[in-house]
Amino acid sequence: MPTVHLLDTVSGNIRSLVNAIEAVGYDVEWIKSPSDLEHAERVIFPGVGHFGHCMSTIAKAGYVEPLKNFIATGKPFMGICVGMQALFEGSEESPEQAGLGVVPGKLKLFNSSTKAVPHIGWNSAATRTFTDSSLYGLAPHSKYYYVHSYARPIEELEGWDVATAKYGEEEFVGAISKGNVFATQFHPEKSGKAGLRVLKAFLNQTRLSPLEAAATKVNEQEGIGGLTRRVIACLDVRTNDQGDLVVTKGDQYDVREKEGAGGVRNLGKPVEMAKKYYESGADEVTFLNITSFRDCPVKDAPMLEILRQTSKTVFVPLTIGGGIRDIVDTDGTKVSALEVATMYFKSGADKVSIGSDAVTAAEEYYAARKKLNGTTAIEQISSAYGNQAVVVSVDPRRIYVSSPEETKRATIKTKFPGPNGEEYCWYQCTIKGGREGRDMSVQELVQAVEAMGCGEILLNCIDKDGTNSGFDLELIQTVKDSIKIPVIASSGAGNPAHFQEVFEKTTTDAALGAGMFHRGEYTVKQVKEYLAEKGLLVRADDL
Ligand code: 1PR
Repeated sequence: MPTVHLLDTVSGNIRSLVNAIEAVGYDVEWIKSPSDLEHAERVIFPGVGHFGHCMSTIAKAGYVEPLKNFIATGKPFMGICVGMQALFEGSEESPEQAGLGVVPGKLKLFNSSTKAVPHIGWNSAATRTFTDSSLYGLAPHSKYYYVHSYARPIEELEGWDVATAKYGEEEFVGAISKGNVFATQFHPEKSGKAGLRVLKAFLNQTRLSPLEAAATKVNEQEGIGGLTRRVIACLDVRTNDQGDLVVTKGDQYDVREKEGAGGVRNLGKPVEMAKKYYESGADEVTFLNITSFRDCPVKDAPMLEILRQTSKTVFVPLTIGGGIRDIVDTDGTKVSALEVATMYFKSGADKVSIGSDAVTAAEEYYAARKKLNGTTAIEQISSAYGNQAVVVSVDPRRIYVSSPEETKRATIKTKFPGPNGEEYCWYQCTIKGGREGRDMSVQELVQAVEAMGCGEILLNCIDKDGTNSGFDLELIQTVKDSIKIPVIASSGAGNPAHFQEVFEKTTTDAALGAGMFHRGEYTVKQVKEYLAEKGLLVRADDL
């Protein structure tokens, strides 16, 4: 097989890119020193995380001139995400750090007063300009997976072919190309079939004919659609009483069968089910390890193998939660949360999700009068991998009160009174899968973790989990109003109309379902078709 050279100076989920490159028929070789670039035939420079960290790492390792020299040879060069950003002159993210300066202009932070930042999800890369038909078949109606906070506005890019995306009121560079250089702000390796197609076209250097190129150009009247509504499938995974790793699903977090011997509900095998959801159009797949497999060495954790297997066939973002915290290994060695997260990223995860440990960290944050100490799992993982890689999974429960004066926590007036007619409630944070309630409201928790560098909230709701009665809209809007980072609504989805409802009645950024998919009541595809019929923008994977 022909070879692609990969420059891996920035840590992150490189495994998915390797899997995607192999899936389109190429072998990967690693660039281990700047001199390796002299013999490379085609180079991909991927990157996640922080612009300044990425640039200073490649500068220190002596890659700046060799990279520019490689680009000057005219051989195919592709930058992905921060690997694209590095091609510009600089970024507001690290004003003191120069970029490679191959493309003019600087990256700017998205305006978070009008929308959630980071920009996470599926958006367009619609071609606007052509000089040499070289945008490798990016299709205006296809959607690609983005995750970033800084972007290059589209002005003044003369001489470059540009494909753009729109986030709220801002239009920015989604992909750019000139001669042998091609770069995407989105992750082709996480963009389903549409992403694999682009990667393949680049590696094969398949240029479009002028006629084909014209067909891919955005119709100015139609415009470009912007960010889609994300539909996520979630798999709660644990060992059952026979010791097998199974996908399970609770009712209000109780995963045991109500009848018979009361065993753990077994709804299927994790890797197979993830593949099925990917093929049905899931925009992301989340695994929650709901028991911690405490007796096994960390490096053998079964979830690592599940991720390795899944990332070979599932080319959308993968999140893994459960047990992301500082731990003591079976041989007594201390393993930091950052090291645990690193193992997951290396095995194919794009994001880690932190539950109980985030609540403890938030308690310490308030006890220290909102002073960050730099040592929490959230801070350490987000500073190494970027805040887009850190999700906090919240497990709140409703606590009803007759009046706001009854508690010092912030209450809401609810449309759904409590068992004794109480008209107010607050949402209490819990740990250990809902087994232990803490004296902290969900608003306090999400604000604390946002300050620590969490990039997204996975918002469960114990009262709604497994009920098929729809999402807790009051909870979701309360959380959305408290923070700027994106929120994934979870718990209670029972049919496609529930997804429509949560997208129309709240400002949630994504919605997640579990039981209704596992029990085969509806497919992800049916949910997305329903949303599309109702006029909501969704991604179709076959475009
Ligand atoms: O505390 O960092 O080890 O993380 C543990 C993780 O496991 C947390 O994310 C926590 O939410 C999750 N978890 C722990 N126990 C359970 C349980 O069910 N007994 N599952 C559990 C949480 C909720 C969602 C579910 C949605 C949608 N499950 O994952 O998928 O509620 O369900 P539905 O659509 O069927 O209503 P740590």
